[in-house]
Amino acid sequence: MKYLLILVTLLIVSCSPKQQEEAQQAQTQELQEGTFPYEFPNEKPNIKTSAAMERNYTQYMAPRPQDNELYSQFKYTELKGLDYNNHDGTITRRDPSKVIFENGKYYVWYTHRETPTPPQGAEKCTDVIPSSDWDLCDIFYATSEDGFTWEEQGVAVPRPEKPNVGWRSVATTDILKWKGKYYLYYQGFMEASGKRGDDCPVAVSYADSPDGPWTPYNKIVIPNGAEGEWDQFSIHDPYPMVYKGKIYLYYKSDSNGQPNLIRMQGLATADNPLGPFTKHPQNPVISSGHETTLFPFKEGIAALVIRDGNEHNTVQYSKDGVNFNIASITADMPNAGGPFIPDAFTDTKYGKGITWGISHFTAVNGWTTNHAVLARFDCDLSLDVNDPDMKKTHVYHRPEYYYKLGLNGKQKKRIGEENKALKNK
Ligand code: AAL
Repeated sequence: MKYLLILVTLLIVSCSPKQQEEAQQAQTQELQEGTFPYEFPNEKPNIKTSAAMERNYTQYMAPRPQDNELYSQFKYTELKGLDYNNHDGTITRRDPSKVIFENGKYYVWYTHRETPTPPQGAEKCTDVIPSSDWDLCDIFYATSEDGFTWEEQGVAVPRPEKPNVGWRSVATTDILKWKGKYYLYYQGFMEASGKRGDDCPVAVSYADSPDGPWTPYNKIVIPNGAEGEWDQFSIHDPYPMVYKGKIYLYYKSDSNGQPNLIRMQGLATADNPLGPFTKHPQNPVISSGHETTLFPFKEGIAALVIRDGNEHNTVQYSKDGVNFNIASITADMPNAGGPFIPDAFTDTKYGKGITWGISHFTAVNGWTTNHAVLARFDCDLSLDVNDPDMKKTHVYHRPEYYYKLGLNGKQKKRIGEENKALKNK
């Protein structure tokens, strides 16, 4: 059958248009015979299939999630070693960087806030009272021997003096290792977040060692887009990797304004960590998602696309770092995943994937004591690991879980009115 198809295809290519048409018809007829087999085929059978079955064989990395290298569940573990002031909202740790392994231990950097009160909103904030959870923050780091117990090492990048970029807050950092030096990219706020959207550009600091000292470059390194462009107000979640000999830095922006904010992801590339960065002409390259979590995979780049947009809750793959397609659909993805990616900076030609990282959970104790905690996630999105327990598609939650996420007051009111209207008909 396989050879017959190759022969037909060869004939199509070498014939006149009429002969080609006839040959094509013959091939279509060939495809139309037969029904879908009981024994699930790993390759698309040569029968005419529905759109769903066609997609199942062409879109995903394998027709069953169990065999799909880019499908995984996510499991979470509370970290040991970090204190949160009884979770009263005065200490936050959030938006972790990728995890790296240096000097025999793991390193992670993150947004750290320690303020007299929890966030009070843009109206009530002052020079010491934060507006949002990532206002009045510095970048801290922690190290670990095993990825579960972490020791906070203190500040890596403090917010600089006014008027330097980031004077109000430095937040949501990520790490790059390039030619033996280390670079931390982060959001540099020049006004309290919430005063006017969540607007900021990206700044960078560099060091010879992951333990610092860090030198601030004190210049905007990824600027906002020009007026009217999708990323004109914010460049969030800068996420650098080394790919095709260059720095590939992905980021997210909030476009369209409130109340119909749209979050998408763009790419900026550079030959030098301090820039200039060139934004890709086809930006945004990912239509959905909230924070950036990507990793080299096979010859391309894979992305965890969470929370926002049509394609939230998907893992996506692009062969070229630009044109992403859905590779799997999943659930309970890390809110702000900073994975451990052994080949993030090696300019690998065949990325091996990830199995764990650090993420965060926000509003841990409700909104009056709003703060975030760091947590560990585990998964199997790796070519080197085969963990069938991570490839299951069913996540069991007790009924209480769903009831807790139940209807809000407005929805209950609407339902009550609908019932009343029916009765009064
Ligand atoms: C996060 C990130 C960015 C935003 C804020 C802090 O989810 O997308 O970092 O600015 O929220």
